Amino acid sequence: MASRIVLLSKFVLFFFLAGCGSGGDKEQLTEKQKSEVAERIAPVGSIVKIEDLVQEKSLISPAMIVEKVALSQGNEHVVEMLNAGDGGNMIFDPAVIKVSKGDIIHFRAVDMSHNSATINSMIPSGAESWTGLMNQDISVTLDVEGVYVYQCDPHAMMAMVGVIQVGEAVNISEVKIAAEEYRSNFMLNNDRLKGYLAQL
Ligand SMILES: [Cu+2]
Repeated sequence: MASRIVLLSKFVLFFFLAGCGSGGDKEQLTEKQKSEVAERIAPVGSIVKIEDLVQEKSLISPAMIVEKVALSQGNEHVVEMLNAGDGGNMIFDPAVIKVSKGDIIHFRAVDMSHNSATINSMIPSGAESWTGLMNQDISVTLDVEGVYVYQCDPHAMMAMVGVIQVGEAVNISEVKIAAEEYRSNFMLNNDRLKGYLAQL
C-alpha cells in the first residue's frame, strides 16, 4: 500500500513537471527526454510487501519447540536474582517455575541491586501482591491458584521478569493479554516474557 502511494506521487510529480515546461505541451517531449523521465519514475530496488514479512514470520513460529516446565518437587522453592545466568543477563533463576498451592518461594538476592515485585495486572484475582526491597531476600507463600508474573523493578526495562504457576493456570489468557501490553516497557529482551509464558 505504501509503495503504491510513493509511485502515485511520482506520477503526480511527473505530470506537474511536464505541465510546467516552457511550451506547456507534454507531447513535445523528445524520445530522449521520455526515456529519462521513465528512468526517474521507475521503482528503485525491490519492493517487500508487509504481507510477505508477516507470512515469513508465521512460517517460523510453528517450528519453534518450547519445552514445558515440569512441576517442582517439594513445598519450598528457591529463585535466585542474578546479574547473569544461563538464560541471559539480569535474570531470575529459575525464571519459570510450576509449584503447588500453598508452596513457599524464597527469592535470594545472590547479586546486588535486584528485588522481586509482582506486576499487578499479572497475578490471579484475590492473590496478594509482594514488593521486596532492593538486595533483600524475601519469601512468599502462594495460596491462590494461577499464574503470577513478577519483576525486578530496576531491571524491568531489560525484562528481568519471572513467572510462577501455582496449581492450575486459571488466569493464563488474562496474563497473556496483559503481557502483550506490558511488552512496551521492555527495551531489551522483548520476547522473554512471552517465551516464559509459553513454557507453562
Ligand atoms: Cu534486577
